[in-house]
Amino acid sequence: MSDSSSFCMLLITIVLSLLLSVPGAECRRFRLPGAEGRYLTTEERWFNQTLDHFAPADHRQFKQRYYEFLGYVQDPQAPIFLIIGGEGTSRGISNNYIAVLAKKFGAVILSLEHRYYGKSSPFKFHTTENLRYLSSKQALFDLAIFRQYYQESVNTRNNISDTENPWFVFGGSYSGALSAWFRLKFPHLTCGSLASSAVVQAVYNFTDFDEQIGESAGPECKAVLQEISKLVDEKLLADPGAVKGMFGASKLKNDVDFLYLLADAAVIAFQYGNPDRLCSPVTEAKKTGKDLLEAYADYVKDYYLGSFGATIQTYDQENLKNVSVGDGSADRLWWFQVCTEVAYFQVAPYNDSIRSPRIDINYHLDLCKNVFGDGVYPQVEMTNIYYGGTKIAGSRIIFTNGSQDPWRHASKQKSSKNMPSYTIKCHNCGHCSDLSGCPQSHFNMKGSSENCTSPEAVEKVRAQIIEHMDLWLSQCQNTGKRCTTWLFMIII
Ligand SMILES: *[C@@H]1O[C@H](CO)[C@@H](O)[C@H](O)[C@H]1NC(C)=O
Ligand SMILES: *[C@@H]1O[C@H](CO)[C@@H](O)[C@H](O)[C@H]1NC(C)=O
Ligand SMILES: *[C@@H]1O[C@H](CO)[C@@H](O)[C@H](O)[C@H]1NC(C)=O
Ligand SMILES: *[C@@H]1O[C@H](CO)[C@@H](O)[C@H](O)[C@H]1NC(C)=O
Ligand SMILES: *[C@@H]1O[C@H](CO)[C@@H](O)[C@H](O)[C@H]1NC(C)=O
Ligand SMILES: *[C@@H]1O[C@H](CO)[C@@H](O)[C@H](O)[C@H]1NC(C)=O
Ligand SMILES: CC(=O)N[C@H]1CO[C@H](CO)[C@@H](O)[C@@H]1O
Repeated sequence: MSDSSSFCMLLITIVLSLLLSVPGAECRRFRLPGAEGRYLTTEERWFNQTLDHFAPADHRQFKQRYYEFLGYVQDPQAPIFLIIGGEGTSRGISNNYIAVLAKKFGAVILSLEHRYYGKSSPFKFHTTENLRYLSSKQALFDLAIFRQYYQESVNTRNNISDTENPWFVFGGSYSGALSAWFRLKFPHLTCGSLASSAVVQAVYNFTDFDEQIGESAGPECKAVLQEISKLVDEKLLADPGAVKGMFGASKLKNDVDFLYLLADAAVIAFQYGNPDRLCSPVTEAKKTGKDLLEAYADYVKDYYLGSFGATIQTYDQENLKNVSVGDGSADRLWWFQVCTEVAYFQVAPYNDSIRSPRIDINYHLDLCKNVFGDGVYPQVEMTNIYYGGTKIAGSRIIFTNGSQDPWRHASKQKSSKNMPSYTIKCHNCGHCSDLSGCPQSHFNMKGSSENCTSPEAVEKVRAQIIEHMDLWLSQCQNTGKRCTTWLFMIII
C-alpha cells in the first residue's frame, strides 16, 4: 500500500469511527415476534428467477421477492450490500447492525428472499416432488443471477457500462453459510462476505449441540435440566397424556416430537441470549423443593410458546406433512433442507445428555421418511465435499460466532488466511449477536448491544468487522476514487 493510500485509509478509519453508532440479517431458526416499524423498508419488489439453474432446457421461472433501500447512498460507485434471505419469510430490510454498516459505508442495501420461503415459492403446493428445486445450490445461483440483473439495472440507470460496484454479502445462521458459500463459489461477483453464526459444516450426528447447551448452562443449571429430562421420560412412559397436558402439548401424538419441543425450549434460552430466563426459575425450584416439571412447564408455556412465539405445530409431524403454502410452510421447507442436504440432527450424546436419549438418529431419519417419503436422506458428505465444511477454501470472509450458541459447532471457529473468525464471549452472547445484539432480537434497533452482558465484547468484534470491510472494499473499489469521495463527504 502506498503512503497516500495509507493516509487515505487512516482518514477513512477516523471518520468511520466518528460516525460509529451501533447493530442485522434474518438470523433465526424460529419465528420471532412481529417487529413492525423496525424495518428500513418493507416495500416489495419482484424479480423473474429461473426455476432450475442446472437444466438449460428448462425455461420455467418464478417470482422472487426482494427489497431495496437507497437511503444511505451518496455516490453511484457505492458499495452494494446484499442481505441473503434464509429459512423464513423475509419481511423487509431490518434496522439492525447491517443498517449501521450500510450507513457508514454509504451502501445500497438489498435483500433477496430465499426461494420457496415467504412469497417466493415457485409452486402452489409443497409436495416432495415440487420441493426438488429447493437446495442451497439453487439458492446460490439465484443470488448470482439476481446480482447480475441488479448491477445491469444500476448501470442502465446511470447510463454507464463496464463498471461494477463493489458487492458485499451478509447472512446469519443458514444464510450465514450461504453468505460464505456465495463468496466461495462466485468470488468474481462479490468483494467479501460476513458470515454470522454460519453453519458451514453439515453434521449428521450433531452431539456437540446438546453438549454446548450443558456448557452454556453451567453445572448447576445443567444438572437440574437433566433431572427434568429424566422425570419427563419416566412420566411419558407412565402417563403420556398427563405430562403432555402439563405443557399444553396434548396435540403431539408422537412422544419424541414432544421431547423435541421440550429440548428446543431449553436450547432457545442459550441460542438467543436469555439463559437466566430458564436457569433462574429451575434452579430456584430445585433449591426450594418445588415441583421441577411445573417450573419447567411454566417456562415453556410463558416464555417459549408465549413471548418467544414458538408453536406446537412446528413439532407436529402431521403438520409437517401439510403441503399447502401458508404461514407455517417454513417448518416443512427447512426440514426438507435438513433431510436432504445438511442434517444437523440434534441427537442426544451417548453420555451426560440434557435432552432425552430418545432423540436419536433414527428419530430424525424416521421423520424425514414419514414427512417426505422414501428415499429422502441427507447427503451430508456430498454437501461437505461441495463446500468444504470448516475447511472452506474461500477468501475475504469474516466468520463470527457467539460463545453460548450451540450452532457454533457447525461454524468455522478458527481463523485462516483471509478468513478471520471471531467469537463473541459473554454470558448471553448467542446466535448472531454481532448483528442483532442480546437477547438476539429484531427489536434491538440497530442491533444495540446494550443488553449484552459484555457490550464491549460485541463492539470489539464489530470494530474488527469494520476494519476488514473497509480494507476489502477499498481493494475492490475502482482506483483512487473512493478516498476523494470520502473526503468530500467529510467536508459536507
Ligand atoms: C416477469 O415475467 C412476466 C411474465 O413472463 C412479465 O410479464 C414481466 O414483465 C417480467 N418482469 C420483469 C421485471 O422482467
Ligand atoms: C446515455 O449516453 C448516451 C451516449 O453517451 C447518450 O447519447 C445519452 O443521451 C445518455 N442518456 C442519458 C439518459 O443520459
Ligand atoms: C454419534 O457421535 C457420538 C459421539 O461422537 C458417538 O458416540 C455415536 O456413536 C455416534 N452415533 C452414530 C449413529 O454415528
Ligand atoms: C394446512 O396448511 C394450510 C395453510 O397454512 C391451512 O390453511 C390448513 O388448515 C392446513 N391443513 C391442516 C389439515 O392442518
Ligand atoms: C459420562 O459423563 C460423566 C459426567 O460428565 C463423566 O463423569 C463420565 O466419566 C462419563 N462417562 C463416560 C463413559 O464417558
Ligand atoms: C435493555 O433492557 C432494558 C430493561 O429491560 C429495556 O428497557 C431496553 O429497551 C433494552 N434495550 C434493548 C436495546 O433491547
Ligand atoms: C476465532 C475464535 O475465537 N474461535 C473460537 C471459537 O470458539 C471455539 C470454542 O470455544 C474456540 O476454540 C475458538 O478459538
